[in-house]
Amino acid sequence: MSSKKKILFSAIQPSGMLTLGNYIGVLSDLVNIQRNYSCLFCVADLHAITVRRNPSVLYNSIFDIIAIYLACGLDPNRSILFVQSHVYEHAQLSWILNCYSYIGELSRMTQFKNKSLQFSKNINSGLLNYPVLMASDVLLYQTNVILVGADQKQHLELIHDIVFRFNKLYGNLFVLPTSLASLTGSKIMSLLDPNKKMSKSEPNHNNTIFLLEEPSSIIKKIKQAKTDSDQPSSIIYDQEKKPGISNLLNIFSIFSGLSITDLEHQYCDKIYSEFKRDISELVAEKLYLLQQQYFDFRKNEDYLQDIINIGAKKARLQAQITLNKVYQSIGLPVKYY
Ligand code: AQP
Repeated sequence: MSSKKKILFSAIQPSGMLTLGNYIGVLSDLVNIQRNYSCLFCVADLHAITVRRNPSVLYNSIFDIIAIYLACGLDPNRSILFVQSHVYEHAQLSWILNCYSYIGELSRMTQFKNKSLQFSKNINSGLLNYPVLMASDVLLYQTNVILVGADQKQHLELIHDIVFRFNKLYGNLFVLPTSLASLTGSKIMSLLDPNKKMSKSEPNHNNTIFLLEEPSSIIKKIKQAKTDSDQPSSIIYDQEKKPGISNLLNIFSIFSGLSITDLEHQYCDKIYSEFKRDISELVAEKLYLLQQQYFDFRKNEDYLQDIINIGAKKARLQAQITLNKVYQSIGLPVKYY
């Protein structure tokens, strides 16, 4: 990796089939991003086990995500692609940072509150400590820029608090990361409930577009997406009053490369059904192309395994440097390998 470029870190957890939210949040612009940053892309498998998972499904999801990253243009010769559990330093730093994080601040996180409701029979301490592991993921690599969706704003603020707290005690040990808002900085919302984030773990699949979904099903879901009841219908962006149309405009803008204002002009005298027909066909067509690339990579698991082996080696070299500095700062003896 070139040392001149800023360091960018991004991760996806193998917690189910990837969605349009994941795509727009982190995957849609990988080619450009790799040109401008030294990138680390991680499959966050340790994050995924905060919820009980079938082991073979989890295992396969990890390889699915590696193949999706590659299908979206991740170049393993240019960027580091690795699996979080292969780089032991993530869990080690996470323990240390847990000792510098407070239960009060962790229990205020919206994602913790939502997941505690969703998985009320298994509110384990991993769910609470999730953002601390996320802080470790990012801080281990002296990351300048985190590529996250707009839904992760609160976790980024917590990472900042941990950095300030730690640096104040021990000197400027961690770089303060900023977030690279994805193309539009949009948070993609559920199709039938546009006030709720589109998520992999959403039980009603009609709310979510999956990246590997059949084109006909994508078209059907977008056509059924909730719009607004104002008459005559108006295709204008207004997150508060028209969350459904605004969500679709966000998606349309990213897939078409047109600005939201351009789309508003283009559809100013059109009805919702025409708008939905055009966006659904565009999304289905682009995802179909992505799926063809994905299947090519996914069938060669040995190749995927080689990539993550190499990625883990490279990532560990960098992670150990930071972890050793942390050890020295807080008074733990360093182990040299
Ligand atoms: N709806 C979304 N809009 C914008 N960005 C999103 N991301 C996820 N959903 C949206 C971004 O995708 C990246 C990877 O996310 P993740 O899989 O690590 O975890 P998540 O945010 O918890 O995603 P899900 O789909 O909601 O998973 P579950 O249901 O398992 O919790 C992140 O950068 C995220 O911002």
